[in-house]
Amino acid sequence: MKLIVTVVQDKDSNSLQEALVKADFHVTKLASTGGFLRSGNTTFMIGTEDQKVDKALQLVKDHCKSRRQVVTPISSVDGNTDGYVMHPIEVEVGGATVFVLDVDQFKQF
Ligand code: 2BA
Repeated sequence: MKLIVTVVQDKDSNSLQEALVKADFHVTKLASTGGFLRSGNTTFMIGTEDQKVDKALQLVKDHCKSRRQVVTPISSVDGNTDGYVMHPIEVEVGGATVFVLDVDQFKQF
């Protein structure tokens, strides 16, 4: 068994959720925050049999688009921007960031 953990953009999360459930995957959806942009994204946990991993990854690919986003990073530790000159930068976010992990044990009580 594998655990797929995937970080996707909020905009893609509903269509991906629907597609996964329709294809009979069991899914947990978590609200998450990107460390760099400090904006909301969505993390899915999908526990599935080894032979269904490719199907899940294909659905993630099909439903998650990459987008360019302009951000102004705040570089001071405490978020105090006094005296800082902040330059907007453009970053390409997602599609999806995917981790596939081996599951040691799966139990439901
Ligand atoms: P964020 O950390 O908010 O990152 C958003 C986008 O900003 C990233 O897109 C990347 O293009 C850029 N970026 C991130 N860190 C950067 C840095 N130190 N310098 C310059 N640009 C940087 P993605 O790579 O597609 O990542 C989208 C989201 O996926 C991330 O949001 C984060 O929540 C998650 N993620 C990506 N890689 C990860 C990893 N290795 N471990 C855990 N989460 C990850």
